[in-house]
Amino acid sequence: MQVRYTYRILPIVFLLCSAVNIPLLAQTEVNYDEANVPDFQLPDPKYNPERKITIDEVEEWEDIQRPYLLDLFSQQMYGEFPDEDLDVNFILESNQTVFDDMGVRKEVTINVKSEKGEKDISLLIYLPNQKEPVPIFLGLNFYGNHTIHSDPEIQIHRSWVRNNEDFQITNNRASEKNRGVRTNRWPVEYLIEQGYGLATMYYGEIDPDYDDQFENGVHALLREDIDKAGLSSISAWAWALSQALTYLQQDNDVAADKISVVGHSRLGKAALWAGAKDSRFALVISNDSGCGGAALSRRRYGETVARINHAFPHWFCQPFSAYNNAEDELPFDQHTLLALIAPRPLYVASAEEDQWADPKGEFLSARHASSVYQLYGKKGLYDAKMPAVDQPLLESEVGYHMRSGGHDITRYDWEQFVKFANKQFKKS
Ligand code: GTR
Repeated sequence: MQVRYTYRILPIVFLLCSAVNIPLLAQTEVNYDEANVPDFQLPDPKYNPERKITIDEVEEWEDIQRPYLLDLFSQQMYGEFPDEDLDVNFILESNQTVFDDMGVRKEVTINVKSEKGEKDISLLIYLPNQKEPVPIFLGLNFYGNHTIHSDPEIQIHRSWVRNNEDFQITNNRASEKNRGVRTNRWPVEYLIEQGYGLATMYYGEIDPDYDDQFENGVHALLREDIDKAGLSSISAWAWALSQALTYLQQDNDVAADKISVVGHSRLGKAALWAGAKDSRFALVISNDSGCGGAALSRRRYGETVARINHAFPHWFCQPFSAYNNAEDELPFDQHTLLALIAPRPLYVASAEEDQWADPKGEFLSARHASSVYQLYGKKGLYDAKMPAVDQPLLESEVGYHMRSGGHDITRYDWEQFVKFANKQFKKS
């Protein structure tokens, strides 16, 4: 009853708002009702409007369509990688056995230099203590490398960090008090037992997560006359993932062809963009990445393009704001981003109570990406139905689950990622 009433008065509210110029966003409620999802048509990732052709061969996909779509995403949504004129070097700072000799911890400085200065990003790596090169998961963390484990040797970063009472983070500075506060999200010992390594960097060391007009982080190293409208924090974070990948591929303890990129929430958006851009990533995992990540924008369910651009203007490049409340104008949708990962394995994870991230939109996006997996003779999820809660789809190159519970990355999520990676990497 109440929903229908809201529905009827909504157009009147819209008219009044535009008459007195009140931003509509403040007035509209978030849609969590499937009945209010509009009809929409998804663009076909294989259709090229410039050439007016639909791609139906792998070679054309790789030579024409994939580069075309990557450019389109760079120009319209994620912005450019901030890589021009940056010189990147790796310094192995430490390499020690840990956990009663079960594991190895390394810390590597990624030094980034330009004519304007330099900046260090710390890459923390845990590996099983074994002779053969191991597969590894690489992902960014929200508060600092020292928060992911109570290991007393992990260096504490000196970058800006979001204050958090629960984690005793004050004055935007990390400290000893926050060591190990995020161990629940990073099951290091479990991964080591499963034969996997884990590598992580603090995202704020790459680009602090607030709107500063791209003055700090790696953006401070870019040339003065760079067009800032084409920059974004998500691209900076994704770019750093690619740099870490370059290091990991050179590390003899890591299996260079089994490096997975993983990310939760905004860092899931960055993981997807990194995985789409850089085909050296063998496997890509999105966890609750939602709007601007795995979820279809055209559904306007939970977080929308307008909301995300208002709340986080620095995440995407400026042209993306043209699609606020105009999702149907987008030349792609998020299934197109996922399709750029084909034929490499892709896993999309949602959480039942995380409706803000639109679990159904995340699933549909993975399913619709499958048309490109099919080009490669792979099934993907093209005929799959949305599975029940806690019933993961692990059989094809595109995996999916909707975990019970809320917005988080949990042990359950990691267990599915390991099972999926085991299948893809033919590991038992
Ligand atoms: C929210 C944002 C989401 C998601 C999340 C997170 O505030 O609206 O898109 O990225 O933050 O990163 O935790």
